[in-house]
Formats: sequence, structure tokens, C-alpha cells
Amino acid sequence: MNFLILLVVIVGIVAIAQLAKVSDLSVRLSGRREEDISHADTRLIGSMFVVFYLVLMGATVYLYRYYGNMLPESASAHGVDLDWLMNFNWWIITPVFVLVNGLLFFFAWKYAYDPNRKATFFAHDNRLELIWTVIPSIVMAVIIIYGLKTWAQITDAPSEDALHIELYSKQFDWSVRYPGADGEFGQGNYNFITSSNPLGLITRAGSAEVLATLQEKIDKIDSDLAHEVGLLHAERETLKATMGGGDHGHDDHGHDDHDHDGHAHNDQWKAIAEQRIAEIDHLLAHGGDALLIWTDAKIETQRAKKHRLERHRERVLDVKGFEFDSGVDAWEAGLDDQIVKGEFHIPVGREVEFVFRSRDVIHSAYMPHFRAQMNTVPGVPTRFKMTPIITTDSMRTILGDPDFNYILLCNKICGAAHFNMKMDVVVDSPESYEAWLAEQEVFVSADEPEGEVSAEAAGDSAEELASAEHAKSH
Ligand SMILES: [Cu+2]
Repeated sequence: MNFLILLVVIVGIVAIAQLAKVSDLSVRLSGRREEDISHADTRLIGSMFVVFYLVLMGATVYLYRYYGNMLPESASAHGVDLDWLMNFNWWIITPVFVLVNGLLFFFAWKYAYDPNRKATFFAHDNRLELIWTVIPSIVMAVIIIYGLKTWAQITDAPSEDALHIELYSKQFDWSVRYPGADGEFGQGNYNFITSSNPLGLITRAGSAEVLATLQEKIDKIDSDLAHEVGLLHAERETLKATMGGGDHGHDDHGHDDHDHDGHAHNDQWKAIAEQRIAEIDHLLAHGGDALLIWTDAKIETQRAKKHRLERHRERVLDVKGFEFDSGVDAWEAGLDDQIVKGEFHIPVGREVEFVFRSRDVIHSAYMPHFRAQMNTVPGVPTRFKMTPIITTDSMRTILGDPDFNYILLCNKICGAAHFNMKMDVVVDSPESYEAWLAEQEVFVSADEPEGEVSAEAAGDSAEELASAEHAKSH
């Protein structure tokens, strides 16, 4: 099939080339010069411009008609204003588009080249310049001022009693978090991310868990390095060399009053070195399976890994001692948070402030029915507030579609499964919303002792992140 299309294209190109040749020849035969275009030709081209304009306008009407209103009426309060702003712009753009293109193509037809007509020489006119500078300036100013005003309203601070919901993005799904009974979100920190704590909420148990896992991994690397045969031999040789040379590395530049101390120190150090050599010999002789033989590259990687783990540990320790202004214990605030997947609910008629976080790359939270979109940026929380005004049920009635659902999509191409990064949004009556929320699980439930989370499962993702960060910083 593809081959056939290719063939048609090639034949088409050859045909056009032949036609050009034929017309060239016919021009030469008729004795005209190639650049002499007849009046009839220019009339024809002028008429084709007009036909093109009519087709263009037809296509425009078609596109307006079939794609102009892809979304149902706005389901959020600010969306109504936003739609107004959008339509206002269209009302200005459309007549200008029709008029300017109309003149362009009409003039091409009307003033098609005529050998009997001489063009008027017309270089400049102040009045005309003024008109086509001032009118667009005024129109632009109106559009921009109206737009800024609407945008300022939409992005203004949320009201006191707004509901706060966090949308957390990662490749490739969304998590939605409600702040729980205390009304405060537990803080999140990517260093705390484990498989049981995918949002990296900071809690005492979480901190202890991460630290314990990190320590375990650091200890393992230390132990491996202490059993690496090459390193053991190297250490043994260094010890031998320093002892043999009598130079113990504590050279005190011959100050008399230090001589005695220096000697005592030297003997002490020798004893320690001998003991360590004996240890190494024993280990080399009887270490058995515990002994490892690694390449230099492997040793380097393991040391680098240990370095990353230690930095990760430092970052976790840095979080110690953080506090909230509100009086809620910062370490406890996350415990009653509710984390929701699959679909999330919001109550109709109440302002919702969304707080966005991202784990990995920039995503974009797009809720087209609410005319809402905001980038989610790793390390920089972003916000957007809106008030839903039409419940899911009402919208289903309006659209006559019992299966309709509002949707949250990722609107930033963020990777292979970007297309699938979406979630249903349900707008409920306040009562149904409260009932639904009450059923949602709490991050660390009261009947499950804190810290029950599996420490073994915990380490990997956090460490991966640490190494990802390591890779980025290089
Ligand atoms: Cu995404």
C-alpha cells in the first residue's frame, strides 16, 4: 500500500515536470517571452484567489461549527468568566480575520495586472497611519486589561474556608491527598519516599524507618569493603611499609620536648598495626565465603553508592526539628492525611484550593471541564483554586450521558505512559462528599501501630531517588 502511494507520488511529480516542459515549449513556439503574461491569465489567477477565499471561509465556518464547542458549559465558577474572556477574543478576532483576508483576496482579483492601467504612486498618509496604529492599540489594551483582570481574580488567594487538596504527580499517575481531621497536610520530602510512603510524608516513624534502612545499607557496604581481598592486601602492605621505615607519620620535626612522647606514641601505634596485620592475615586465611574479590571499578561504584547513602541520611537528619506555625505538631500532621487513587471527590459550591507537587518531572494538571490547568513542578509547590458549580449527576443530565465523568489529565508530555495519566473527578453534594471522605483510608490508621510499615520494602525507591538526584547533580 505504502509502495503504491509512493508510486503515485513519483508518477505525479514526473507528470508535473512534463506539463511544465510542454507549456514551456508552447510558449516558445508562440513566440512570446516567458514573462509576458496575458491579461486573461491574470484574470484567471485573480478569480482563483477569490475562489480560495470562499473555500477558506467555508472551512472556517465548518471548523467553528464542529470544533468551536468541544467542551460542555463550564463546571466551575471562574470557568464561566474564562469562557467569556475566550469568546470576547473570538468576537474580535473573527471579523478581523474575515475582513482582512477578504480585502487581501478581493484586491488580488480586482487589481489583477492590466497592461492598460498604471498604478497610482502612493507613499505615505499620516491619517491612515494613525488609524491603523490607534485602533489596534485600543483593542489590544482592552483585551489585555480584561484578561489580566480575569486572571487576577482566578489566581487570587483562596478564601478562609476553602477546602485544600493536594494533587501529587509522578510518572505515571496521580495521588490525591486530603489533610484529615487536623486540617493540616503533613509535609512531604522526597527523601522520605518509600514504597509504603509514596508521597514522602514526614513522620517520626517514617524518619526512623528511612534512617534504619539507610544504615543497614551503609553497614552492608562497609562490611563488603572490609572483606575485599585486594583492599586487605593493600592495607597490609601499607602497614608493613610504614612499620619497616620506622616513620609513623607523626613526624614532629625534632622538637626535643616531644621526643619522648613521640617514641611512646610510636610503640603504641606499632602494636596496633601488628594487631591489625594479624587480623588481616587471619581473615585472609579463614574468611572463606565472606571474602570478596572485586574489580577496581566495582569498588569505586560501591564507595560512590555509600557516599550517596550517607548524603541521603544527612538530608533526612536535616529535617529533624521542623515545626508548624499553626500549633499542630508537624511530625503528627501527616498521620491523619487521606490519600486517594483512582477517582477523587469534591463538594459542589465550595471553593477548593489545589496544591500541586511532583515527584519526578514537570507534569500538568488539566481539568478541562473546570477550565483549570496548572503545571506541577518538582520541588516547587504550585496552586490553583476553583469552585465547582455543577455536580457530576447534573452534568450527566445536561449532557444526556449517564456515563459522563469529569476528568483530571496530565497535559504535559512526560514520558511513555503519559497518555494514561488520568483520574476521574466526581463533584458531589456536600453530604455525599462528606460520606465519601469518611470512608477513605487514613495514611497511618489509629489501630495500626505507627512504624509497622515494612522496612525491607522501604529502602529501594528512596535510594533510587537519591541516586537519581546524584546523577542529576553531575
Ligand atoms: Cu505527566
